[in-house]
Amino acid sequence: ISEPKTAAAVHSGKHDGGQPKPGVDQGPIHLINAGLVDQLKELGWNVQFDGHHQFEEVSAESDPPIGVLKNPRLVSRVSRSVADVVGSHARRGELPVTIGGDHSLAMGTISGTLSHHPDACVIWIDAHADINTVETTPSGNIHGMPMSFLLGLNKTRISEYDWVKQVLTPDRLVYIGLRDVDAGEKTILREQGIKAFSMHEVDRYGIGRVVEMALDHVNPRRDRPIHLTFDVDALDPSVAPSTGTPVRGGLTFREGHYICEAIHETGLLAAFDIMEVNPSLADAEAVKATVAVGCSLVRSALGETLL
Ligand code: B3U
Ligand code: MN
Ligand code: MN
Repeated sequence: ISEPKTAAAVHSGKHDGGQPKPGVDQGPIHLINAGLVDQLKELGWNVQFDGHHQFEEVSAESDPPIGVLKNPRLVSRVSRSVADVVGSHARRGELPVTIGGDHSLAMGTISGTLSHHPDACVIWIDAHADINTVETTPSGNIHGMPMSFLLGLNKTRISEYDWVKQVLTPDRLVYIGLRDVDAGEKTILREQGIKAFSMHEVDRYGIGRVVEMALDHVNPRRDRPIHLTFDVDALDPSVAPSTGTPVRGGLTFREGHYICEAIHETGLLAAFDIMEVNPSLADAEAVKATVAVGCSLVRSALGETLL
């Protein structure tokens, strides 16, 4: 698979509906204002920036909970629009880069990727597994649930989410960085046989071997397109403090970048997401550091090298 010549910077719009803390919808504006588009152009990409998508407004009054799910219609509709945007960029042979926004958007980005590459695999970098079902979610926050919809794990049908096609299979998903996984999620990972490298495995094997083992699992012949979705809370809070649910004991600056560099090196990257930068959490200096690390992760995934 040859490298696409065009990167599409796709913004998530005002999306914070998958979780309760205001501000995460402003993350993309900060990354773009920090110069991300020009940085990618300097790497040789022909960048098409779509602008900050304005999605359909769904008022809180018209979006009461469905069961325990909070903002269910808003999250569904925004994700569905993002799926269309990512899918159409992919069909044009472009590399969709989605800047979140909360991680419920990955329902959209991954759906979009799979609409063009049904055989794609997903590498999910996060402190959390985001695989709670309607039955297991402790919070009702949909950013903790996108994987359950993508894999069709919900026993309770929520018709609003019928558009999410179950194309992905559990053997084509792998996690790196986990350290805050709910009991119900642990059961799901075990029952579905989903491969996960927690921080324990990162400590034991080192990030180099972990990425190799992750690729061997989801992409044994190195022929599947890769969707890399990166929640900044995978990084240690000392590296990326401005995020809604920081968990100590995370990836170092280099470990995070190594993952992006190694996936770039495969030549198989089909889509990249950077999610959960919340510039209204933590002080100005912390926000600046988090935005900067967000930009540099995108650059690494798109081929920036150290030498
Ligand atoms: N697992 C918890 C907490 C959580 C998930 N993702 C984030 N936090 N960022 C939940 O609410 O599902
Ligand atoms: Mn996440
Ligand atoms: Mn997370």
